[in-house]
Amino acid sequence: MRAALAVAAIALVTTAVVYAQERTPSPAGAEVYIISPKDGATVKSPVTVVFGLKGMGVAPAGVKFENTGHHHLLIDTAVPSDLNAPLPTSDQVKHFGKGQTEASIELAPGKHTLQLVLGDEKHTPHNPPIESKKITITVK
Ligand SMILES: [Cu+2]
Repeated sequence: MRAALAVAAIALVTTAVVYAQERTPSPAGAEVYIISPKDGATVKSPVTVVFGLKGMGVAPAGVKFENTGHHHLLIDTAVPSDLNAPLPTSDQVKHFGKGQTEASIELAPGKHTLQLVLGDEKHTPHNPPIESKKITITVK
């Protein structure tokens, strides 16, 4: 019984390592950031969000090219804890798989958080992940 558990544990660890290795590597020093709006800004909806990227290039989803990815905008949510899976698609996680570098988003009045995460051609964050600081804005 103990041996069976140990085998199961080893299998789990091995699987985790394999997944980790499958993630697309990101180059050292790469950075994603929100150019606009500024952290703490008060804005009107629709809000134009401008994406910044340093040390990597933008490529559409589905295109594998070294040191590239596409933007994902997280609205009022945190980066998923499991980075080995593709980012989900929802009202809170928007994909810009055509390689867009800005977006116009409708937001209800009140406080909102925005954060960018780069994903590879399969929408999975790089290793290490390229994610921006999370900013907070107020929509009038
Ligand atoms: Cu995506």
